[in-house]
Amino acid sequence: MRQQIAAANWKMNLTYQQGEQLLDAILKENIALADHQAAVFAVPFPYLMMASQKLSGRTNYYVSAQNCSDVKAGAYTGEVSAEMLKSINIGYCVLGHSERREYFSERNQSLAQKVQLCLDNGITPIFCCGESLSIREVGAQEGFVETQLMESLFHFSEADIRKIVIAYEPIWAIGTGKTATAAQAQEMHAHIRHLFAKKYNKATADHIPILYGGSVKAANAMELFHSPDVDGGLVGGASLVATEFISIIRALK
Ligand code: G2H
Repeated sequence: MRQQIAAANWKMNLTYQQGEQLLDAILKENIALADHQAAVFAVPFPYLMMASQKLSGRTNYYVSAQNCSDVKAGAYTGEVSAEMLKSINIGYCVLGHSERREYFSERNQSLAQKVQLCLDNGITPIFCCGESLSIREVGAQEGFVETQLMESLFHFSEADIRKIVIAYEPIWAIGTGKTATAAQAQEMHAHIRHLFAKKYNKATADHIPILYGGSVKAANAMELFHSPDVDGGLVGGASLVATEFISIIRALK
């Protein structure tokens, strides 16, 4: 079975102490994950070591960064490189979240560099894609997402592309309380999988986890995750509440 992932994206929320309390409350549940399941916590940079320490010794629990630099190293004040993340054993990195694309002008070509640097350092990129409301309203969402994938990912080898996780996050559903219906999510996830099959092959497309993101919560996780092409979620707001995220982990296929 394809890997199924519940990924928490804390964004720029919680103090260090609140983050510790949240992780403690979730880990207290001792949720056992099957071989094909993973729980990933994308925490702010200053909390990466703390989260790693708390998760150490737990099977299939991982820490993720929320971003990394598109250059290798050097005089780039304020940036954090993929190599730095590797040096503290961080396994995942969220890339191209719509908030970074919108507020920090991240572009597909720069994201291609970030993906490359993560792969070079053995870090799994969680590559975000997804359309805005205006694009969906004119029915152009499939072409828009295809361009995002083409410009950032489709030059990678089959071996490399198999190391990537996709998160489809329709921007109109992010933090708005408006969730895509399970049918809408399934439709786009199937399209994304079809694009990978067309560019690479069916076996590769079937291997790549495609997470859904956008107002996932305990109340809708089960329905969303049980769609055949939805392999878990990238969860913002609801990942900040222990009881919510516990239920979301438990909703994984
Ligand atoms: C989408 C999602 C997590 P939320 O950004 O990446 O956030 O669940 O708050 O919509």
